[in-house]
Amino acid sequence: MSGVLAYIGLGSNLQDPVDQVARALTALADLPETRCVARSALYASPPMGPQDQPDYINAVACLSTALAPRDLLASLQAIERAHGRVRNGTRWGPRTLDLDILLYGGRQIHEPGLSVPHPGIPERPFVVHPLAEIAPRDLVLPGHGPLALLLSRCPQGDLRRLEPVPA
Ligand code: A4P
Ligand code: MG
Repeated sequence: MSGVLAYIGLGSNLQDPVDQVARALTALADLPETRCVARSALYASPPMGPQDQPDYINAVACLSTALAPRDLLASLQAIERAHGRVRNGTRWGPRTLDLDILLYGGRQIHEPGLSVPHPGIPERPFVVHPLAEIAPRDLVLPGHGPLALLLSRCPQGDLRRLEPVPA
């Protein structure tokens, strides 16, 4: 199967976040026309945005997929729904599971409802550090430059790396 390398950001801070993210990693690997090439360890961090919510668990997965970007997004949203995700409109609010397309090959996509690379990457240690665990440092993020540059500008801060999830 020929595929594009797509990096997916996972995040959860409700209803056993470690289990939510671990199960979502399995669900990603089970998507049609897709295989999981690599996955980071889990990372814990205090919430970005409103502070009156639990800490987050985050991870990043690298998929090789033949799904087109819109089909991949729809698949991610279906997994979010299966995890009981309810969108209440609160920006940066708590969630059982958030799945974002961080990168889709070298593509830049600016469409209603789909922005790739995901615009929040550079200022989010909980994305940059797990991404750097599984992606080459010379990976270029369109519009942002090489991953090594983002990493040098994004201190780890309160982000804690947890033990890898057993395969
Ligand atoms: N959308 C556009 N581009 C993309 C993309 N590349 N990948 C659209 C996925 N979706 C994309 O999504 C809103 C819309 O974004 C979708 O309909 C899709 O068409 P959403 O998941 O409902 O919104 P969101 O992700 O909740 O956006 P919001 O509220 O800006 O949340 P963020 O930015 O994801 O932040 N703190 C820590 N430590 N760790 C976290 O993971 N996450 C958040 C949520 C807040 N604080 C956090 C964390
Ligand atoms: Mg999202």
